[in-house]
Amino acid sequence: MERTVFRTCPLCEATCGLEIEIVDDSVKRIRGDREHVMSAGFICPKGSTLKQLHEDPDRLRTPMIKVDGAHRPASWDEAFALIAARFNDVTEKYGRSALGIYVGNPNVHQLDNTLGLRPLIRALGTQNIFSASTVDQMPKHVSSGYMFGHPLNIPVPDLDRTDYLLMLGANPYESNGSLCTAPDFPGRLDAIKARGGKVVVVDPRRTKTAANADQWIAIRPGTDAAFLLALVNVVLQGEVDLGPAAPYIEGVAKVRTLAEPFVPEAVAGYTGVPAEVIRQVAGELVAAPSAAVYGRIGTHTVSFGTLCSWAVDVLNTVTGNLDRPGGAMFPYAAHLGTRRKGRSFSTGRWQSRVRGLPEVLGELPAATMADEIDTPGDGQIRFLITVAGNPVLTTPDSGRLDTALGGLEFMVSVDPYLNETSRRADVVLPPPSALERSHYDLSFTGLSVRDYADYSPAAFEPTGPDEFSILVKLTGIALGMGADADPDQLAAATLMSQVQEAVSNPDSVIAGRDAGEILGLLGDRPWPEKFLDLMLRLGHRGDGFGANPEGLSLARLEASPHGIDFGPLEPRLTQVLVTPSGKVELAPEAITKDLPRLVTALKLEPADDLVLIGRRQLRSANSWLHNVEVLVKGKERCTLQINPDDAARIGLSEGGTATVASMAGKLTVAVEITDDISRGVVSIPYGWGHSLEGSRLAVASARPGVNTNILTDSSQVDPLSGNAVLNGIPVTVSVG
Ligand SMILES: Nc1nc2c(c(=O)[nH]1)N[C@H]1C(S)=C(S)[C@@H](COP(=O)(O)OP(=O)(O)OC[C@H]3O[C@@H](n4cnc5c(=O)[nH]c(N)nc54)[C@H](O)[C@@H]3O)O[C@H]1N2
Ligand SMILES: Nc1nc2c(c(=O)[nH]1)N[C@H]1C(S)=C(S)[C@@H](COP(=O)(O)OP(=O)(O)OC[C@H]3O[C@@H](n4cnc5c(=O)[nH]c(N)nc54)[C@H](O)[C@@H]3O)O[C@H]1N2
Ligand code: SF4
Ligand SMILES: [Mo]
Repeated sequence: MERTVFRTCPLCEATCGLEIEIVDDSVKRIRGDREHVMSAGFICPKGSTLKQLHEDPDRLRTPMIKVDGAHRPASWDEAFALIAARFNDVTEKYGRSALGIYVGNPNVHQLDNTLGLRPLIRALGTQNIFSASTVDQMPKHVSSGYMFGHPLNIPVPDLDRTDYLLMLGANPYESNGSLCTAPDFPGRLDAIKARGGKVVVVDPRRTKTAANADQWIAIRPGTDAAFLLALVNVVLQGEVDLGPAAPYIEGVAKVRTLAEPFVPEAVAGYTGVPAEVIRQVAGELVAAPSAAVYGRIGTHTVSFGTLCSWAVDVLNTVTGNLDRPGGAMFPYAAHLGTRRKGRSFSTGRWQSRVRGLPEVLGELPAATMADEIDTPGDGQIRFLITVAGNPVLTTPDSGRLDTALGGLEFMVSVDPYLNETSRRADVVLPPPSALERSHYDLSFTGLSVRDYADYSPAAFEPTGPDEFSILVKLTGIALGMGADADPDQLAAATLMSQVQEAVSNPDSVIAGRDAGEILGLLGDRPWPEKFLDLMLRLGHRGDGFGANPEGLSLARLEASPHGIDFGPLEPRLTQVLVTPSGKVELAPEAITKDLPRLVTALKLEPADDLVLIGRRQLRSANSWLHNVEVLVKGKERCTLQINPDDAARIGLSEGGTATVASMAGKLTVAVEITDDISRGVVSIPYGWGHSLEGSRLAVASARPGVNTNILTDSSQVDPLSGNAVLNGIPVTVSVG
C-alpha cells in the first residue's frame, strides 16, 4: 500500500515541511513538501534522513538497564519500577535537593516534550535544573526580558522585506538559522541582494554566509559587544529617528551616555575592525530604508553575551527599525494568548550551591552542572535525569562532567541512543522516532519570519510508549506516586486544571463556561493533541470554542496538511510589550551594570594566544546525527582550521595533526589550513568526539572526530545570563 504523509522536520529551527512517501510500512522517499506554506519544497541534506534515523539499528527500541557496567534490554515496567525504587531511596536519604535534570535541544523540536517537560521539572522540586539554553541563547532571553518584559519577546529580522541585514556570529548557510525560523535562509539572503539590498556579515571566519554576503567583516572573537556599542555611539551622535516605535521607547539619552566610551577609534584595536568600517556600517544602517541587526551563537556564547544581545536590539531601536516592516519584528504564534503584564522580569531568585551563580529563567548554568555533581555536601546532585541531551559532548569542560556522571548514585536518560551521555545512565528510556510522533511546533512558530501554523500527524504508530507518556510516567514517580501511577489520570488532571483556569479567568473568551463542556469539545484525541487544541482555540487566532467560528482549531490545521500562512509579520509592539513601565527599556540597569567590565576589557592588551572558536556543519545537528552514514561519509570534517601564517609559524602542515591545549584540556586533531580564518583564530567544529567506551553508535564511532568541549572552560560564563563561553577560548597549538 502506498501513501504520502507530511511532517515538519524536527532537525533544526527551519522546521521545513517534508513529503514522505510510504510503501508497505516503510519509507520510500522523503523530499521537501513543495506546497508547504513556509518552506515551499526546500530541504537540506538532513531532512531526508528521518528515514535512516527511523531505521537505524542502533536506535533503541526498548529500555536499557545497566548491570555490572553493561547495558541490557529491559521491559518498560521493569525500567520504571527500578527508577521509582531508586528515586525513593535517594530522596529519602538526601531529600529533593539531591535531584537534578538536564534537558537538551531536541526537546524544543517535539510537541510531546514541550508539553511534558515542564510538569516533570516542577514535580522534581529541585533547583538543580539545567538545559541547553545556557550553552546557547540564554543571553537573548535575559535581554528580551529586561527590554521587552518577557524572555520570549524575541524580535526577528524581517528577512523577506529588509533592505539591509547586519548579521553577527551566525552562519545560516550551514545552520539554516536560529532564533529566526526561515526555511531556505540562504535563498532569503540572496533575495535581499537581488532586490538591491545589502547583507553584511561579522565573523572571525569567512564562512559560506560571509562569502556570499556583500561584505565580510572579520572581528576578533568575543568582541562584538564593543563593536555594536561603537555603532550605537555613532548612530546616536547623529539625528535620531526612532521610527514608529518612538512613543514606546525609554532611555535613549542614557544609552547615548553609556555608549560614550565606545568611539570607533577606541574599539578598533580591541575588535580588529577599523574605525572607518564601523562608521561606514553605522551610516548605512541609518540610511537604509529598512534595516535589521541579527546576532546569534557567535555573539551569545561569549563572555559579553547578554551585552551583545542587548546591543543588537538597542541598535535596531535607535536606527528606527524596531517593530517595523523590514526591521526587527515580533512573531506571535497562533497558540499564544494575550501576553499579560506580569511582574517585572528578574534573575537571581536563587544561587547555585557551589559557585553562587544566579538562577535565570528557573535554571542554573549548564557550565556548573559538574560542580553540583562532584562537590560533596548538602544539596549535591546524586540522581540525575537527562532528556534529549548529550552534555558530555555539548557543555564546557565536558571531560570533567563525564567523570562526574560516573559518580552519581543513579542516572536516567530519555534518549533514542546509547551515546556519550546516556552510556552513563542506569536506565535509558527510548522515545519513538520522529516518524512515529505527531508534531506542532510550539517553539519555532514563535520565532518565525512569517506568522504560520502547521500540524503533522505521526507517519507510523509507535512501537513503544510515546514520549509524552514517558515524561508523564517520570512525573508520577517524581511526585512520589511510584511506578504504578496511571499516566492517563495525571494527564487528565493537568488538562482539567488548565481548562478550569481558563473558564475562571475573566479575560478569557471562555470565561464562565462549563469546564466539562470544554473538555468534551476537545474530543477523543491523544493527550498532546488535546492540550494543543486547547491552546490553539484559546490562542489569539483561535475559534474560542465557538466565540469566533472562523478561528483556528486543531481540526482546521489537520485539514491543512501544508500549513496555514497568516502572512508577513505585523507591527505589534503594543500587543507584546509587557514591561512594568509599558515602554521598551533601552537601558535597564540589570544589563548596563555589566558595561564597566567591557570598558575595562577594551583597554587590555590582547594576549598573544591563539583563540579557539567553534563551527557548525550542514550535515551535522549538534552532537547526534553522526550515526547516519550518508551524512558523515566523505573526507574528515572534524578539523582544526588555521590561517596559513599561523600554521607556518607553528610548523603545521595540511593533513597533519596538531595538539591544542587550553586551561581546561588538551586534544589532538587533524589540521586544515585555510585563509578563510583570521590570523590568531582557530576553529574546531563542535558535536564530535564519539570515541567513548560504552556508547552504541557504530557509524559515528568509526569517524569519531574530537570533542572540542574538552577545551572550553566551564569557569567562564556570561555573568548576566550564566551562558557558557564557548567561543574565544585561549589555546596553544603545537605540532602533534
Ligand atoms: N563548543 C560548543 N558547544 C556547544 C555549541 C557550540 O556552538 N559550541 N552549541 C550549543 C548549542 S546551540 C546547543 S543547542 C547545545 C546542544 O546540546 P544538547 O542538547 O546537549 O545536545 P544535542 O546534540 O542536541 O543532543 C541531542 C540528544 O537528544 C537525543 N534525541 C534526539 N531526538 C530526540 C527525541 O525526540 N527525544 C529524546 N528524548 N531524545 C532525542 C539525541 O540522541 C541526543 O542524545 O550544544 C551547545 N554546545
Ligand atoms: N547543520 C546544522 N544546523 C544547525 C545546528 C547544527 O549543529 N548543524 N544546530 C542548531 C542549533 S542548536 C543552533 S543554536 C543554531 C545555531 O546557528 P548559528 O548561530 O548560525 O550557528 P553557527 O553555524 O555555529 O554560527 C556561528 C558563527 O559564529 C562565528 N563566531 C564565533 N565566535 C564569534 C565571535 O566572537 N563573534 C562573531 N561575530 N562571530 C563568531 C562562527 O565562526 C560561526 O560562523 O544552528 C542550528 N542548526
Ligand atoms: S533545513 Fe533544517 S528543518 Fe529543513 S530539512 Fe534541513 S534539517 Fe530539516
Ligand atoms: Mo542551539
